[in-house]
Amino acid sequence: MKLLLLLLAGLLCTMQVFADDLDEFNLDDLIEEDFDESAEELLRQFEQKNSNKDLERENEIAAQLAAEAIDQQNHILNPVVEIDPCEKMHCGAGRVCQVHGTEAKCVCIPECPEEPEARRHVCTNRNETWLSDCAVYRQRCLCATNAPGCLNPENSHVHIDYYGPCHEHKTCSEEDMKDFPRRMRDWLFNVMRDLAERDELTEHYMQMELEAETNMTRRWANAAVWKWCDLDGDTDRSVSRHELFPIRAPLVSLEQCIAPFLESCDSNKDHRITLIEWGACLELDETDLNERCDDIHRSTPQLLG
Ligand SMILES: [Ca+2]
Ligand SMILES: [Ca+2]
Repeated sequence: MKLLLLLLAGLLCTMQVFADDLDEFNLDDLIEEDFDESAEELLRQFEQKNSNKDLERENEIAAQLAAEAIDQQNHILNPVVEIDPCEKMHCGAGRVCQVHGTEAKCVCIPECPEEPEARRHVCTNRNETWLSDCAVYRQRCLCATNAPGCLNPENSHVHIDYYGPCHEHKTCSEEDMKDFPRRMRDWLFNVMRDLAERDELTEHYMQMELEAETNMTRRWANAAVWKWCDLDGDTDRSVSRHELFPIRAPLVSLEQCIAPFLESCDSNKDHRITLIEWGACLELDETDLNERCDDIHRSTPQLLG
């Protein structure tokens, strides 16, 4: 438009030059006729040019869109699937998968999340408290691969014993040990009574429990006999080290005297505890102990000791 006005102004100036000499010439007609024609022509040219440019631009965009559409279609028809080499890799505890070039490799986890809570801490079989299970597994990995950060080569076999910080390893004092048989007798009687209340004893042991409730002299002896029979899983009338496990395992971390106590029960050190040995370490009178086990061998007479 600007250009058009300029052209108009230019033309007007030229007209003015001749106007004085051409008195008979009708300026208005000239402007109206000639100018209109040239302007329209120019306008047409401009329009043409612009529309050509638009068309070029449109074609360009259309070509671009078409190319993109083809790319997309090719991608759908022939998708380039990017496989994560770590996707199907299962690394053990304390390890993570890392991609090296095109290969996936399990490496020791670089860092473990911090565990401020003590209950998340763990005690290892080496009786060491670690901040988390992850930290233990990481340590095991570092030692197994001889990596820097391994604090002790033996840690390549370290495992978690229990959750929470390691319990203080108290030793059973002489005084505690002296009192232990009494505590053990009470505990055995209470366990037997609990089971009777929950109706979890056989009829035979129910009778023994009832007797223990009503006869003070039979109280501890019956509880001791019941537990000894209960521990003797293979009913060979002696309790082996292995058969002691159910009484030892739950108490060993809580009760520092249980291990030395059970050790002391096997007075002849043959790794088996007879009913007489059991009664003796519970400080019970031998005459109160009757082998009254409720099992299939009940009918077969068994000798004590
Ligand atoms: Ca046995
Ligand atoms: Ca023995």
